[in-house]
Amino acid sequence: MMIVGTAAAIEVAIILVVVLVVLGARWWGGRGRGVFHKGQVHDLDVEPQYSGARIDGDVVTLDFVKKMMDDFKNQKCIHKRYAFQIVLQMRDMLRALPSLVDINVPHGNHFTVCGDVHGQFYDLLNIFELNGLPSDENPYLFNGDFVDRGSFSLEVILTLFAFKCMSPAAIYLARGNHESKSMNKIYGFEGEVKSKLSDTFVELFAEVFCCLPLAHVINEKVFVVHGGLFSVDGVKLSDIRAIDRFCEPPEEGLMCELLWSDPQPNPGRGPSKRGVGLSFGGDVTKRFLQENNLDLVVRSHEVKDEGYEIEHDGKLITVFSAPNYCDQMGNKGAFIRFEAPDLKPNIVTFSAVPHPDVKPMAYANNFLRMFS
Ligand SMILES: [Mn+2]
Repeated sequence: MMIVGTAAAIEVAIILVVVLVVLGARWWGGRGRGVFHKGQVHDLDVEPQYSGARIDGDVVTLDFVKKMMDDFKNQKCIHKRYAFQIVLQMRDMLRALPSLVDINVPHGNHFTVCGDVHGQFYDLLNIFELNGLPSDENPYLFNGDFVDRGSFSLEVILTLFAFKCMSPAAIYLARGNHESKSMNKIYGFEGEVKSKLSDTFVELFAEVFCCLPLAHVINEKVFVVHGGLFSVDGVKLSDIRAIDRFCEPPEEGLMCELLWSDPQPNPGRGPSKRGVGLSFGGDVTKRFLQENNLDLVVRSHEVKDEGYEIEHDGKLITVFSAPNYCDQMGNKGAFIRFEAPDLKPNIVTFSAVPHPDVKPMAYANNFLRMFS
């Protein structure tokens, strides 16, 4: 009787160990792939009555992106299955990029840099009307702050992501301070994603935002970053390349400063008006350019009346692409077109276009905003 009991106990223990090992492996495997994986795409069936844009197989085509933008324009949402497919494909693509991306614009070609879009989807469509759709021959860099504030942030981010899926050389995307969990919780993107897709997508977007590169260099001459420069001198491009960026933005250090800093008219450095990052003078900009053999800093992050501002003796340009920001600032938007090889910045400004009657911050958490 005693022996039988012991044998049964051992058997139960073995079964328990096997079950735990299997569960542990699944948990570990799930973590290795991130929160989501491709197999889940097929769990999302598309109902026959769905009339929106469809991705055929795995390939995002220009026709699909055009149809999706048209649906968005008419305030139709994309099926969760395709949103899922776009965001997963984007995660895999962005993960493989370095923290600082080098862009080569061949002789005779041009390249367009846009600043903050902040969920103003109809103004994004207007940029494409004015300057053409992204393609290998008409490439763009969107310099962060794609989402939050404007109430069409999901439409903006899925459009930018879909173009990158279509062709990685047609569009480059940099992280802004609003591509973060804490900002999205307060300024509307989280609420918008929950309302238009689901809670699961909030986590998925947060994960993909952590994969966005932090800065770009065009033809080894033009340094492009969302916020600005650093609290210390002597930072080299190799230091930026070496940043382990796969995290929520820290509260200090190089990554924080790239996403949050602003220029100031006075030389030297000062405290940030935002309480995060710092403000830096023209001498800081010039030393950084000299030490890295660069010509120009392009950054975004601040609304400007004319959509842009040239500071620091022409060595720093701010570009902001959300006209009449939050439906109340009355500012113009701008983008910069560079022609290779001289890379002289040609600035184009534009005014806001009408959008459906959904106010900015319609999905924002007003309770959390009181404490921010
Ligand atoms: Mn910003």
